[in-house]
Amino acid sequence: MIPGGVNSPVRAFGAVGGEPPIIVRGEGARIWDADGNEYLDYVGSWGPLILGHAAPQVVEAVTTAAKNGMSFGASTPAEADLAELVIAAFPHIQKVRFVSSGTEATMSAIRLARAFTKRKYIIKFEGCYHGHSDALLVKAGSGVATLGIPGSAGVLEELAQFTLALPFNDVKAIEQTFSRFNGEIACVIVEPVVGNMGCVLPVSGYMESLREITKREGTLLIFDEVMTGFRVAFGGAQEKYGITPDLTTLGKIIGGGLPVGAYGGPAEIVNMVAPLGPMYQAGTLSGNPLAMAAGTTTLRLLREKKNEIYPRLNRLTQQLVSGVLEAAKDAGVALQANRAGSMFTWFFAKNAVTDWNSAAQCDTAAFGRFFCAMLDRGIYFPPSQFEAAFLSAAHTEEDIQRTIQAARQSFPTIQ
Ligand code: HOZ
Repeated sequence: MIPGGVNSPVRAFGAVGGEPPIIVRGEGARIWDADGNEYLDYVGSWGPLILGHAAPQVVEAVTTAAKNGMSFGASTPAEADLAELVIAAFPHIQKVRFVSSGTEATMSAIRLARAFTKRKYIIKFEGCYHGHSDALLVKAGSGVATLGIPGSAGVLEELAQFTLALPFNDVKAIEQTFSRFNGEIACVIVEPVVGNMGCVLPVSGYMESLREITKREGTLLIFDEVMTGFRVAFGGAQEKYGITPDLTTLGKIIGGGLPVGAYGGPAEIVNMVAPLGPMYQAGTLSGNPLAMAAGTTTLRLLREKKNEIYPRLNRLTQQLVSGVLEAAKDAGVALQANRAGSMFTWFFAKNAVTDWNSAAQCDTAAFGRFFCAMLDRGIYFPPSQFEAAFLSAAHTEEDIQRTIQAARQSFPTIQ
């Protein structure tokens, strides 16, 4: 009834084999399938669930909001609550527009950048994924990379021709492109820590160079922090690296598990958005009160306990990554790990993974075997080499030790 049995391709087990479990319940760091199997979850709904599944305060906030009405298609105080939290955490954002997904957020930010600069071209990076709008499905990561689809059927060449896809972590490629398309590039959009070719970090100085070059060229720098916002630090990758972009897109954690996206920046740019300005963007369920309540409660809890939650997430993820690396080494398996805070990926490779080319060279068959061996032991990772895994505040030291132990048992079986 549903194509591939999934409502988003990354959920299918195409890259790892077998049928995905049908999930019926989640609590804390655990999920259960329809057959009654329990899994320790490192997907966290692909990033939003930093507090774990069904966090009681979030459930209560959503329940209370629902009793007052599910949707009005009108302004509500709940939108202002979430806007205030986002603006306080991301100081360059003076105005923010809420939408219903990360795809909508990035698509709208691109339109806004084109409206503001009156330029046509955009730069994105190979292996970065910014949702599934036409202009951004060029050399994209995530499910597109997993399925080996070069672009997407149905995207007109005429629409993709203004998207320039460059290698990540390569300043020279940026400089060359700017001299070739002098004065024509509206924006550079980047996941400041990439999550969608697996987790890949910027090399030292790369973000600074992106900022410097885009400023010099009058091009807007868009940080796609859908995955990294409130994840790698409370104030996202821009706080972690101390770089201020021109526009930021958000999603995932800001919805606390319900569908929310957002884009924002200085008033001078965001005032271009209708009804204030000529750039049109709209949505029946934008700012939905249930989603705003889930997001507001999540961000408030994170803000209250940020000095406790983020260092703990950092420590536990570090423990997990080094324990699994050690187990791989002992089993003679070539494994690399990239990590930023509580997002991470293991790559089955001999050399460091720093861009799409190095990610694409990984042994995806070994990844598949490892994934299945871990799943058999009740550990649920993202079913693709080209995705990030996440820890939540609900994971415990015991969970980490259990996962390392499962990896230790799995590695010898996958060679
Ligand atoms: N951004 C998510 C992880 N790559 C994608 C989730 C999805 O496509 O369903």
